[in-house]
Amino acid sequence: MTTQVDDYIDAIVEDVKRRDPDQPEFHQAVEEVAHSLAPVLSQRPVYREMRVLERMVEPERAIHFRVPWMDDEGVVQVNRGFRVQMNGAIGPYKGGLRFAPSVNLGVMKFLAFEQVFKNALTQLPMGGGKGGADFDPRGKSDAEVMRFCQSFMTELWRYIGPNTDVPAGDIGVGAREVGFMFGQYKRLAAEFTGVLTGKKLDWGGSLMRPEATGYGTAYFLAEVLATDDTTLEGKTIAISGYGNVGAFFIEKANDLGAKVVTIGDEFGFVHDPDGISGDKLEFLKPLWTIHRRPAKDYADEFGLKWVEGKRPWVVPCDVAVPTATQNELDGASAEALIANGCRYVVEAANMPSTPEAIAAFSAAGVKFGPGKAVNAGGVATSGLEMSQNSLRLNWTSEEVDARLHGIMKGIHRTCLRAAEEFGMAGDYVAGANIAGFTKVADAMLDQGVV
Ligand code: 2IT
Repeated sequence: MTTQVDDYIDAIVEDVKRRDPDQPEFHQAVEEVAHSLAPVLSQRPVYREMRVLERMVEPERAIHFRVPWMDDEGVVQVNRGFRVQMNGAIGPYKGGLRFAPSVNLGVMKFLAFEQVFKNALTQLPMGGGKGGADFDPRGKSDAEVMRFCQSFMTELWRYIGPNTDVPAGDIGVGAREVGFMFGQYKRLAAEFTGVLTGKKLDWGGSLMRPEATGYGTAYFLAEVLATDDTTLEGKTIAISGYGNVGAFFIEKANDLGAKVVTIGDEFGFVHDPDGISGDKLEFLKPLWTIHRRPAKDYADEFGLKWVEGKRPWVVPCDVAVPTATQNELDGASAEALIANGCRYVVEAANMPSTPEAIAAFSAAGVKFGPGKAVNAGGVATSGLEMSQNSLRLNWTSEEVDARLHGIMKGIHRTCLRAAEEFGMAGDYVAGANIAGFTKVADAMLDQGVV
């Protein structure tokens, strides 16, 4: 039976690769999920009979469009825009927009695929989508960013809406970009609606949305540590990215008594053994999110050594939290972390660990939380922003934070329960994939062949 299911899964993965050979990130995301579903596909043959997984790997819709805009020198620039509406079985499509040079259709599909499972884990009614553009926000003026965002939304607006598809931020898209896109949508639709999340507080945003992904990661980590009867108190933590997610993770980790000792980017990293806190954290917070400046500025500002061309995974730590981007932590980095005493890894970014890294952690007994569970606090709080928009009310930060904390504890519990039920106790990867899959799959079965 198991071999038969394994063959069935292999055939689906092969088909995904054959159809879109140039989408390696999407293959990677599908492969990880598909293989961990073997026990559930084996126990519940109806999912195979009704071709649920085959349908889930095909976006319901993928929009690909031209984004022309004029830079400050009067030169016309052309970027590519995307929105992948992956799965709408349990609610309107929901997921961020990423502006980064590495964006292409395969990257969008991997992110949208991950988002389907992540959103299901939050237990809020949100389908999965993702979008963005191959636009590099570094070194652009506010006026250039505005013109780009307006051009992007002039095309996207007809495909989205508060009950259809609700985008938000991701890498390179923060409150500024959400503001410009919201303004353009409002003008085109002639309606004030909650069509984007991550809005500023005064025009429909939610308290705690900026903090949510980082705080949620710390809450999830606390739950993982609690399974070993320990806490964040006194732990040394290595992280990578220093954007919205990294900065607010540091803030909450500090509150809970831990010390975060690294940040970095694709050019290198800085080791701050005393920990990033106080004035140093205040300097760091706007460094990427507002100024779009390199991580080296932090080293220069505080007289610390900048390590060129390396990732932070070579420093001794108890916990590693990749907070930047896909495949930033490879097999060799995982081995280095393990050799240096790292016992816990939780992914605040989307798919930051390569399959080799995950295998190394598993072999060494390192507890590993996958991004779709760990970083779900961001989209969960977007879901809470949608609720508040519908109610036309604002909740207090205490109220939003309490809900976020409850959701993160719930996701942790759900992952462990699903893993246990299907014979893979303690495996957060299997638990997250199985729990997210069954929720969406059951809704798809109820709704017929659509
Ligand atoms: O990867 C993610 O979950 C996000 N970028 C947040 C998506 C959202 O809709 O808040």
